[in-house]
Amino acid sequence: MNKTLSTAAAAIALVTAATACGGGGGEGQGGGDDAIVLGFSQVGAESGWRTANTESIKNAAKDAGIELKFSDAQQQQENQIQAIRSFIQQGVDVIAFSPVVESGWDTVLAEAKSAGIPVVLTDRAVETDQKDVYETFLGSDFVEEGRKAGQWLVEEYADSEEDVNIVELQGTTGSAPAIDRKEGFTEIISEHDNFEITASQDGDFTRSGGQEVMQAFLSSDDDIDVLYAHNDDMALGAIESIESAGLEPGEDITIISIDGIKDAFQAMADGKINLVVECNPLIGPQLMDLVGKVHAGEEVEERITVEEGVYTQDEAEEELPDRKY
Ligand code: GYE
Repeated sequence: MNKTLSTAAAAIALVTAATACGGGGGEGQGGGDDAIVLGFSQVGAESGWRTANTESIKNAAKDAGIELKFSDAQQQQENQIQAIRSFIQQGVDVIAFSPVVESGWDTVLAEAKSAGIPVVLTDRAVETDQKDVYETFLGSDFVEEGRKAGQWLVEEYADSEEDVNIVELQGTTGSAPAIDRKEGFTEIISEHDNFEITASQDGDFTRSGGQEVMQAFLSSDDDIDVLYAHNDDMALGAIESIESAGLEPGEDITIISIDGIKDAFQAMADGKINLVVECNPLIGPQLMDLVGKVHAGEEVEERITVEEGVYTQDEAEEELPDRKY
């Protein structure tokens, strides 16, 4: 190979490598020369909700002509902090992320601010005393979701004075949805003396987590009336343990979960889940709209919530073909 050719080959190899690893921040995708570059740090791939959310974000970026640098944190905060630092180093136009837990973001958010890169929070909130470290937060009202779950349960058992023993499968410890879904639910049931959460543990929002923790609940307690799962995947994992224990999910144990993924609607149609509180992951288009506005220096609202419903077994079969995630 002559010198010119080998230099050209080396240059091509370099470009290919840079594209393949997105310059170190994750996979690069989409956009033209003057496209907005968005660095996005996702929580992980822990649930059906998350998979749908990731797909929605990737598709929406493509449709909006935004160059997306996507990074998966595998549910570890340190990975997210690293990804955000790498986005800052690369000088992306906007950073968006869905924080795995609520606290511990002050330093990295201050770093983004001093680099002059606007930050958009999506799906989950952060706990911070600092002012103006992010532009806006787009996501569901998790406290309200917990309240909806509690309200349905209280009405369902309205004619009974008997004790209602509830076990709770919590989402990732320290995450906004786990904290808020517990808070909203507890607020409602604590107005009634006969409702009690007898056991509550972290199932990390995964099927295997739900299955394992439910198995432990069942082996130490034979008087469980209700399972409140902070997401569908944990409820679906728990159903396996309930069935293995020779019990009928949805009959012997009333099951409430949150998200509304297709598999949970199927389980509802099969009589195995009693109530699903919807949490919509398809927020990619709204996110890209906000990213565009923030990049253009337009004013955006500090908090944008997502509209969501509540579904029972009667509605499950009819709704199933229309479920988008
Ligand atoms: O409910 C759960 C996922 O933050 C709303 O995270 C999200 C939650 C969702 O793992 O399934």
